[in-house]
Amino acid sequence: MKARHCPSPARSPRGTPTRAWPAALAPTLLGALLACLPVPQARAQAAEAPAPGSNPLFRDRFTADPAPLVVGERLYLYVGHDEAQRDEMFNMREWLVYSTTDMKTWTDHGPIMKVADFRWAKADAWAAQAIHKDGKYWFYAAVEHDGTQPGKAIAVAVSDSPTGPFVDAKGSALVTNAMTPKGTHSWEDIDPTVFTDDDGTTWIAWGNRQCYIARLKPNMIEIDGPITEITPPHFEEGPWLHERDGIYYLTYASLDRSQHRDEKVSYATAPSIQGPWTYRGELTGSGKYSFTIHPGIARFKGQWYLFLHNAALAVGDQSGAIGRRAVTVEHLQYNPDGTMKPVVQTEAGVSVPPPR
Ligand code: FUB
Repeated sequence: MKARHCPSPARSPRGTPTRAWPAALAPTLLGALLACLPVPQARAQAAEAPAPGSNPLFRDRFTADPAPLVVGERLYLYVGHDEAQRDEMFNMREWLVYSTTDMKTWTDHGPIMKVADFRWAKADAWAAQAIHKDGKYWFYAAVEHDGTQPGKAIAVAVSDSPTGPFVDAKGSALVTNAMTPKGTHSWEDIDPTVFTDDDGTTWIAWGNRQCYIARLKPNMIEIDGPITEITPPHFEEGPWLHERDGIYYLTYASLDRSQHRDEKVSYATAPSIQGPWTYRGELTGSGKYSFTIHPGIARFKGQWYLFLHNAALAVGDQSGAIGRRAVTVEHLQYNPDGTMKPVVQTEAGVSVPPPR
């Protein structure tokens, strides 16, 4: 049988569309690809092709702990790379970044950093967030410190570009377990969220079971002043700070251990970054098949989005699990009083307009 020329999307670590073709190319390129398949298989694949903007966002590997950053016309999404094998709980060695201009087509920029790039850290590329300040990109991440400062710690890295390369900005941890002595366990200093207020001060909040907040010095690599505990009800981990119309939001993974097995997302609001924080209840249910869920919030091109993860993706013969998660996105909407409308994690994601 004569071979036909079948186009295959080139794979390179940087600049590669990962899951959704640009709209203008989709019909022709997909058509050409399907023409190479036996007819019944082509029909089956056409029926299964996910709509651009549907969940999960990335289907060729497991991703978790989404953290969006808007830079001009592009939204960057920083994620942890889940590589747990079999019954391993977590195996996370690096962070990845993707970007989009339309929330439908994503570009894979590859790994931006490995945990080994922090020479004082020994494992666990856990939740992270990047921000842009004074012309540089600052990346804050949870890692496991080496034996000199046992427990989880927060690292800070810097780059001239949102896609890296990022390098350790301090050469030591920004936050260590010893800096929060009232904490109850060795993994409380995780999941940094960073937020720059109108006066130019950047704040960092973080925690597991205890939630802390502190100012950063203008150099972005030192804590400025006291570390204050602000733990809201049912706080578990994954805090995310943002502001809208003068209301400050502390959104987080919550766990009411008396009621639920898996985390949900809850939030509190305040009139200022310094509080007082008022608990506003649950924002979402649990992520499908996932103990954890991790909020990341951004306003992009006039719309608000809530990034989460679940464990509903299978890649090859590997099913979703606590350490094999998949990042999702949903529309986020507000009530006139500034409270956020409950969000349901869906397969349609942002392939459909926001609910009315
Ligand atoms: O991904 C590892 C840890 O699980 C994160 O730091 C937490 O937020 C939870 O998602």
